[in-house]
Amino acid sequence: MISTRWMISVLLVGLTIFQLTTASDLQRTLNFPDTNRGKTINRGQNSRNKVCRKWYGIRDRILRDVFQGQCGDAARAAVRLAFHDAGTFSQMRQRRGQKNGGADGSMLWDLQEVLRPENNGLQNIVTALRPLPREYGVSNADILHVAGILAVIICPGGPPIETWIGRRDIGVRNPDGMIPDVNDSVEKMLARFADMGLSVRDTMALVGAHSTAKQRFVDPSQAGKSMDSTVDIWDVKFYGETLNSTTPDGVFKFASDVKFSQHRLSARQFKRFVDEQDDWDDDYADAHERMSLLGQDRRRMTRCTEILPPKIDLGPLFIDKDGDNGADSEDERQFSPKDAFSLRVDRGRLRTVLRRLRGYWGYSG
Ligand code: HEM
Ligand SMILES: [Ca+2]
Ligand SMILES: [Ca+2]
Repeated sequence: MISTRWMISVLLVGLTIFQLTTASDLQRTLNFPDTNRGKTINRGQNSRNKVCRKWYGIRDRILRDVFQGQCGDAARAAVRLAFHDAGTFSQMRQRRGQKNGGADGSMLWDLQEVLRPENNGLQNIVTALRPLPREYGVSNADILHVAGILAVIICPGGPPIETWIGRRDIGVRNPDGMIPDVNDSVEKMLARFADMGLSVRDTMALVGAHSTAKQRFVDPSQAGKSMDSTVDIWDVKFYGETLNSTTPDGVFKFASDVKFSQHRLSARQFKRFVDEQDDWDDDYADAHERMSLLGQDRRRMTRCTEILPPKIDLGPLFIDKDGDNGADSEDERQFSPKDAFSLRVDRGRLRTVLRRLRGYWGYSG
């Protein structure tokens, strides 16, 4: 009996020492204040996967130098870039034996494609990412799509998306006229997504990326307006606000989003995400993963999701209806999906978390 207890104590002390050593092995360990307690950002020293190992450095480079550690203009643009790079894919063309690119990084080398009107506004992110493939000896397509995935998780609330490495630069000009226009009919937009291989449900999840989006070119006189009232947060406010007949200050609703929210072919799938942060996270992550692989063969690729930093959990940052802080009790710290719409995020606490994060990625601002 005594000896068993003694053995357990030795084991516990041993475990603690082990944990301390592993922690000090990490060059820097980040405990997010108030959120993601106890989680650390993996620096990759212990990664056993050769393919993934070099991507930790690329990750840090993108988060620090390209996104400046924040869910800002560059991160927004990187999400849109991932869509515009992949969105030229067509199953119909593939069946006819025509090459069509897709998630092939064409936007980083084909400047003629970047000049197409639908890609207006993506020039800065293209310029920022362009040197990286050569510098790190990886494909344009991997840089572009890893950047898109990192852009989602750097936004507070953004889910982790399965991250695959090994895309090939197909090197053919991607077909023109494939990216849906903001004034297209719902039928036309859905047909285009279906031809990419994405269902109505996938499409309704993906357009939720407009939760952290701004417009400059649809109506230049209202440049800088966002698609929901929380442009810095990856939340489901976009869905409720798009459906609502009023428009909050500073918000600009796209005709396409409003039509999706009302049309008989898409309204049901659109409304599924109102107030349902968890459902949206799952569906978005799944659809974005498939989008990031359009035209590529996943069987020849390596899964490197391990490089993602932890998600910035919104749960503890919400203020509940009584004005209490959402993090008061263990129970409340669990994110409740129905809270997403009605609860406000504690701006002060969010600012603290974000400042620490920017500092972590090398930015003190
Ligand atoms: C029918 C589908 C879609 C249409 C018609 C559409 C249209 C647009 C338009 C017109 C803009 C504003 C461009 C500007 O004026 O600066 C925009 C921005 C954006 N879109 Fe979409 N979009 C669609 C789907 C998507 C999807 C599937 C994603 C990602 C998964 C996405 C992500 C974004 C992001 C992140 C921005 C903000 C870019 C920035 O702030 O620089 N969109 N979209
Ligand atoms: Ca492409
Ligand atoms: Ca938002």
